[in-house]
Amino acid sequence: MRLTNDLRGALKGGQLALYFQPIVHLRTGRIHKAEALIRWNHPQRGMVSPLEFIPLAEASGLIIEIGSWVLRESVQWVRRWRSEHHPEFQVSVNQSPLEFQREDGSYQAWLGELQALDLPGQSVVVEITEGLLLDANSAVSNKLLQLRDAGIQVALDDFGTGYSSLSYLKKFDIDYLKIDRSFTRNLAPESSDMALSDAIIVMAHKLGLRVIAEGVETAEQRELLLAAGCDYGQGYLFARPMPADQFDALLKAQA
Ligand code: G
Ligand code: G
Ligand code: MN
Ligand code: NA
Repeated sequence: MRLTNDLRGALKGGQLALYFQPIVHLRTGRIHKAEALIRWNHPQRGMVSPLEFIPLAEASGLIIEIGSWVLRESVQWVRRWRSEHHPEFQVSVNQSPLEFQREDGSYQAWLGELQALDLPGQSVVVEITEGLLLDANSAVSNKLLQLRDAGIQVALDDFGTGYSSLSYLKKFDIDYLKIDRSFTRNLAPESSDMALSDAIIVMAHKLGLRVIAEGVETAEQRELLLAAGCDYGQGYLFARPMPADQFDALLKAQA
């Protein structure tokens, strides 16, 4: 397929870029982490969404190369942000279910990248979706154990949108829950989304997980989340995803 061929060229031709969006510690307002979000600037089509090209990358096997490119870029930047901004800064990278389950996408290579830069596994968080844990096969369990052994942390992305069978929260070692932005959007005192968010936060904390609310767009949403005990927020209220050098400047400005 045409776009798949273009994607092969994009990897080599420098058309891929990694954007970063701040993850803010709600109580202090400080940026503790960044989510890495891939962008493809296609020479004719302009920006192509990852929602469109990640499936092509999976079907063609290019996802492996793209995934290692994302990690290599991420660790270069996280090294800088750990040394210049905060020693515990983390970069969070997304992995789609197919990508996560592939045998050839081993975390040994990741660990090598981290070790080469003298970075601990805790520099990186991997974002996966709950669907993956729902029908977890041995490939998924093994991957999670590999991550754990490497010290790499795990976040459950889009939490609350799938079949939130909560039993997997005790079965697997998860570090962060990311409350999906469909809950954040309609947050208001006494609303059902407020009740659900409250419950998710209480439960997560009792299980030893930290909570990141996605899609925070208004100061009211931030205040309600903070009052509910939510640990972190991410969304347009703080900043949109931006090129790495801009993110770097943003960190310097808040220092
Ligand atoms: O930033 P944006 O809304 O365009 O992201 C769209 C989707 O693409 C999100 O679901 C996000 O998780 C996914 N995505 C972004 N970057 C990556 C990446 O590096 N790898 C994978 N597998 N998915 C990504
Ligand atoms: O699926 P995942 O949660 O990884 O995707 C994150 C997506 O959410 C990215 O595409 C990012 O651009 C988008 N996003 C980040 N902050 C906001 C926000 O405040 N509002 C909305 N509508 N989208 C957001
Ligand atoms: Mn994500
Ligand atoms: Na999400």
